Formats: sequence, structure tokens, C-alpha cells
Amino acid sequence: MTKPTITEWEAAAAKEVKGKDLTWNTPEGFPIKPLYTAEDAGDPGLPGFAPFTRGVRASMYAGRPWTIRQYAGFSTAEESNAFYRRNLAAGQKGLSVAFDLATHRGYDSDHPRVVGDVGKAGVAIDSVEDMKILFDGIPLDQMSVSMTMNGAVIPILAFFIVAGEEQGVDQSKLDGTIQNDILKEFMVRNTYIYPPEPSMRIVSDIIAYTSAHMPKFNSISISGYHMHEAGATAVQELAFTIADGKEYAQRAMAAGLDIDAFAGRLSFFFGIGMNFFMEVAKLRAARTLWHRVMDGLGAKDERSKMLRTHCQTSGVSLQEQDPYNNVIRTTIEAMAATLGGTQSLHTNALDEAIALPTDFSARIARNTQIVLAEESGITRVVDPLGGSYYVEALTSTLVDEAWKLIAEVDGLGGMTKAVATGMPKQRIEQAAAAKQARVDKGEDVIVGVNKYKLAKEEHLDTLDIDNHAVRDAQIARLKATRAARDESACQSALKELTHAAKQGGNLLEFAVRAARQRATLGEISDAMEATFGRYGTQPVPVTGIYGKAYAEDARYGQVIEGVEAVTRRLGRKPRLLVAKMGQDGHDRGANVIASAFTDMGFEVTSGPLFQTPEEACALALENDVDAIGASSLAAGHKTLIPELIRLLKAAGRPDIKVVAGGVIPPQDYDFLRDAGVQGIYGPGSNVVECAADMLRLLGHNMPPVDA
Ligand code: MLC
Ligand code: 5AD
Repeated sequence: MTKPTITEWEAAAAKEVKGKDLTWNTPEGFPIKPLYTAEDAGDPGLPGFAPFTRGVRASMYAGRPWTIRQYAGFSTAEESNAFYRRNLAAGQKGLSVAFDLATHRGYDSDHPRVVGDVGKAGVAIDSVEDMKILFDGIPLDQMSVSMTMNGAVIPILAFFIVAGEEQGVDQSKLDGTIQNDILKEFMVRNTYIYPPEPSMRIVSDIIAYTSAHMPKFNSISISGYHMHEAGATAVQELAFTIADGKEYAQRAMAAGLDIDAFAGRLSFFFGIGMNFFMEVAKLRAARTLWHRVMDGLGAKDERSKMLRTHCQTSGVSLQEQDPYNNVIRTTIEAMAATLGGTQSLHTNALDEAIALPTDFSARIARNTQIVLAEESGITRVVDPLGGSYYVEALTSTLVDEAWKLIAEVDGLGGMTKAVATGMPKQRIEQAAAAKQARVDKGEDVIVGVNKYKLAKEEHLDTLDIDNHAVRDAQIARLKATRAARDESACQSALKELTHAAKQGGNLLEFAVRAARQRATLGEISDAMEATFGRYGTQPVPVTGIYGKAYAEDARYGQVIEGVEAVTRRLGRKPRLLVAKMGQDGHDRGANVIASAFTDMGFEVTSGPLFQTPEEACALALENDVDAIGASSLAAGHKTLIPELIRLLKAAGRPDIKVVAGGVIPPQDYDFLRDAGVQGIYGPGSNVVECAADMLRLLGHNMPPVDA
């Protein structure tokens, strides 16, 4: 029998689908064919061998499964410690600490700017005393601990080292990872403290310190995850992350370190979304690219060229509507991460779009991984998707396209300079606006959100944290810590740190000394701020993307007409302030709203990040806005938004409408409405309908959606 040819297959398929075009484009712009064959796939080599496309270990999960490492933290150190211990007893294998936003941004819990943030999005850590409680009963020479910290990375790592020391564990035995990836903070995550240059020095100082004293510790977790969550395509996530890694390696080399002395402890972190095969290919492409980059920088040791990574399933892919679907999504994403060969994994909880995980939702999330690892057989064969024509073809295309974007970054002088031009952030925001438009138009299906919607949603029990109680407890411990310490020894250690910031010297080394003397996180941060200053940026949302995607849409046309009618009535465009209050730096949603509302004809002011309610109120008055959209994704909404409304009233402007958007549990809706919030928009809200609602609030008689 002769083998059928591709031409014969094409004819057969065309007949079946009556000539319909079966090719489609990915968000990256890759044209995808309906069929891949051996001709599309190159030879990826073998796992455990350069360029590690098929995995960094020869035996991969057959030798040792990935680490089940759930990211968690909330409230006080006591409560988080108890949560960790329960999770470890139930099958979790590694720890991953989530800090609250006050801690991230270098403020002690008693600082007036963080009233709404203490203990909310993570655990509050003010000093070594808190860090010791956090790991009470968890031997730090046996448990690998990841800490997601970038802004206040010096005090946090110093507290960790001293907590280990006081547990009897020498720093050389500490096993774990510190995120320490500041470039992506300036791009998308926004928990920076100092300006870029001193921030980059901090990264290098940590690499130098850990490579000299902490051989088991990963000095950095170079993160694409947050770019992915901000809306980046796979090519953008890959290119900007690898380019970040290259920049850090070059900085460390410029500081005099031998590349092979530190590169083996550089680690990575990627987000894994719903485009299953693309995500598998992304991890394979990442390893291939990193090998190429490190080879180019002159690394000799093969370990220096191995990209080892943590992955987290995608938070933005999860929905508030019909939330049990999130378990399915997370399972698919976890399969992509493990079939892509991740070293460590966090699976998100089903209540992700509403609140932090409860014991129940954390159990299901953890068990998703345990079932994959222990029931599915995924661990038994190394790189089981290796040789899939489609996956191999996607891998090569991703490598080529990401390489081009890395070259573009190189052309700008590397990632620090590229970030300063705003290029990466802008590209990601363009991709995010395009994605939002695809979802709002139903082109990207999201079950339960833009298709197969439930008539009535069930109510989920979610975690609520009383941040006033946490704050009171933290303030009490801060007072006790300050009262019990040798004040003059503490102050002189802090002075030496300030001096080192100015004159040189390893910042972590000086911070460890201050931490031993019970200097607090805020004090250590301030000691460096005295030299470095504190950094702030002004958002510049992209325009045109949303409007273009909607050019022919009838409902969009109605909204545009509505905006024009309001404009005629007011004699100027309707004015909206998009406000970000508290230490919450999640700005994807705020940027998308600002971008889309501008395209629809509103005059939008994008407030800077980290405002207090007083500052947001002042900005609203100054710009004489008609409405404020407060974006809240870090659980500060019950404290910050009512305060803003109170201040507007006190200033004689109760007429300024306030709406809220972001991650807000439905059980808080009544509380917010009672406080005067006139519209609440959770994840999955259609942006055109948000604008229609806004027009109604501004007195325009907007037709209902199906009119
Ligand atoms: C692994 N090992 C093997 C093996 N597989 N040995 C023999 N045969 C095999 N098949 C060895 C490894 O070499 C290593 O030893 C040891 O086992 C541990 O394995 P690992 O693969 O290194 O895993 P792990 O320790 O879990 O480290 C994974 C990591 C690390 C390198 C990616 O950086 C990490 O844990 N990262 C987690 C980051 C994280 O949790 N981030 C959360 C971000 S949340 P040796 O001696 O070689 O080390 C976030 C959200 C937000 O950012 O915004 O707030
Ligand atoms: N506990 C658990 N998960 C968290 N995330 C953020 N903070 C916490 C926390 N304190 C997860 C969510 C979010 C992503 C950035 O990390 O999934 O989307």
C-alpha cells in the first residue's frame, strides 16, 4: 500500500469541511495549520543534555517529581505558619511565602500609608521576630522555602538568614529561592521601592552574597509570570524574561563575579495559561533560549546554562462566574506546566478571582497536583510530548520569534534601558487590550463568562481577613521588639547600612547585622531610602487598540453616541479618574479601563499607583472629574473606597460618582453600596457595558444591551 501524501490529506480534509479555512492565528500572530507532520518538527535532542529543550535532568520526573509548592501567606505569622503546617501534612512539598503589600513596599505595619494593606494579600512581616514565628517548627535546613520579595528584598532575606541562624541552621544550609527580580517590577508588578539603578545594585549584591555564602540558595527567580498575567503573549513573556536574565547575569559579571560561580543558582518563573500546546512549547523554548544566551556570555559549566523554573497556573484565566470551572482550567494549565518540564509548581485555587484561598479551595488546588503526580502516570516517562510534530514546531517558532525580540532589546542596550524607554510595558499593554477586546467580543470563549452563562450564580464561602485586628497585633509586636532591643547597637547598625548604600559594601551583609539587632523592615528600608530615594511613576495607558477591535460593533457605536451626547450636554468630554489606592500595584485592569474608556471618548486621568484616599480625592478635585473608578485587587476595598467617598463628601463633592472594579467578593457588595459605591465590576466584566453603565450614572438614557 502506498502512503498517502500531504496533498491527498489536504484534499480529503477540504472535502470534509466543504472548503472552510482551518488555519488560525495565535495571539502571537503565528499562523497555525490544522495538521503537523514530521516535516515540521526538528530534532530536539535528549533530556539532560544541551540545549535542554527536553528537560534539565536526564531522568526528569521519573527520578524525582516536580515540587508541589503552593504560594501562600495571609494575616499574621502565626496564622500563616499554622496554614503551612497543615498543607505540608497533606502532601505539599515546598513552601512559598506571600508577603503583604506593606512588607513588599518597605513599610512597617504601623505606617500610615498601609492601613488598608496589612495582612491582606499576604503575611505581615515586620522583623526577625515575625520571621521566626513564620517558620516555627519548620526546619530550614530541610524545607526549601521560596520568598516572593523584590522591593524589600534586603530586609526580608536578612530576616530569613537570621531566623535560620537562631534556629541553629547555618546560612550555608539554607535551601530556597528569593524572587529578587526588580526589572519586571518596573514593567508590570510594581512593588519597587527605589529607582532602577540602586535597585539593580541590590540584585547584584544579593547574587554576590548568596554565591559566596549560600550555595544551596537560588539568588533570583527571573519572572515572566507577571508579564503573562499582565497580558503578554508567549513571545513577549519569553523574550523579556530571558532578556531580564541576561541583564542580571551581565550586571553580576560587571560587578566582578565569575559567571560560573553564580549562574547555576539563577532560577526562573513562568505563568501557564490556557493555550495548552503553546504553554508546553514555551517552557521548552525558554530552556533552549537560555542555553544559547549563557553560552554567548561565556559560561562553561553546563549547570550555568540550565534553565530551572517554577510555574504558576494563570490567575487571570480564572473567573468569578461559575467558579468550579476554574478547577478544570487549573488542571489543564498544570498539565501544560508539567508536560513542559517545570521543576516546581503552584496551582491556583478555584476562588482566585474573589479572594485568597480557604482551607477547602487550597486542598483542591493542591490535590490537582497530587492527582497528576500520583495517579495520572505523567511522571513515568521523560518528556512524553517530545517529538509531537505540533509541539516541536511551536517550540522552534517560539525560539525564533523570541530571539528576534531579544535582539530588539539588545539593540536598545539591554533590559534596564529597554524598560526605561517603556517599550516592554507598552507592548504588553497593547497585547492586553487586544485580548480584552477578543474576550468582550466573544472571539475568545470563556465558559460561564461570555458563553454558557449561568442564570443564577452559587455563593462561594471565601476567606475574609480582619486587617484592623492583624494591624493591631503587628503594632503590639513592633512595640515590644523595639522596647526589648539594644537601641544604640540597632541605630549604629542602621547607620552603617546607610553608609554602605552611599559608599559601597554589600547591602545584605550590613542588613543582616541590623536584623540581628532587631531593626525592623521599615527601618532597614528607610536606612537605604536615605541614600537611594523612593521611586514613583506615572501610568501612560496605550490608546487605539480597543477602538480598532470594535470599529464595526453596533453596541460600541451606541456607547460612542452616548459619550457624544453627554459631551454635548456638558460642553466637554465626561471625565473619569481611574484610581489605584493603597499598596496594590496590580494595574492591568486599571490600564485596560483607562485605555478603552479613552478610545470611547472619555477624558481619562490615570492616577499614580499607591495613592492614599486623600491623594486620590485631591486629584479628582483638581481634575474636576465626573466619576472615579477605583481599581482594587489586593483586598483594600473595604477600607480605602469608603474613605475616599467620605473625603469627597467632606470636600463638598458628593456628586462625583464612585464605582469599583477588581477582585471584590460578592459578600462585600452590600457593604460597598451602603458606603455609596454606585457600580461594582468584578473580573469578567464587559468593558463596553461598564462604559454603558457609566453613561447611565452620568444621566444618559442608555439603551439596554439587546436593544
Ligand atoms: C531534581 N533533582 C534531581 C532530579 N530532579 N536529582 C536527581 N534526579 C532528578 N530527576 C534535584 C535538583 O537538582 C535539586 O538539587 C533538588 O533535586 C530539588 O529539585 P529542583 O528541581 O531544584 O526543585 P526545587 O528545589 O523545588 O527548586 C525549583 C526552583 C526554585 C529551582 C525553580 O527556584 C524554586 O523553588 N522556585 C519557586 C519560586 C516560587 O515559589 N515563586 C512563587 C512566586 S508567586 P540541587 O542540589 O541541584 O539544587 C508570585 C505571585 C505574586 O510571584 O506576584 O505575588
Ligand atoms: N496566597 C495565595 N495565593 C496568592 N496569590 C497572590 N497572593 C497570594 C496569597 N497570599 C496568587 C494568586 C495571584 C498570583 C499573583 O499569586 O494566584 O493571581
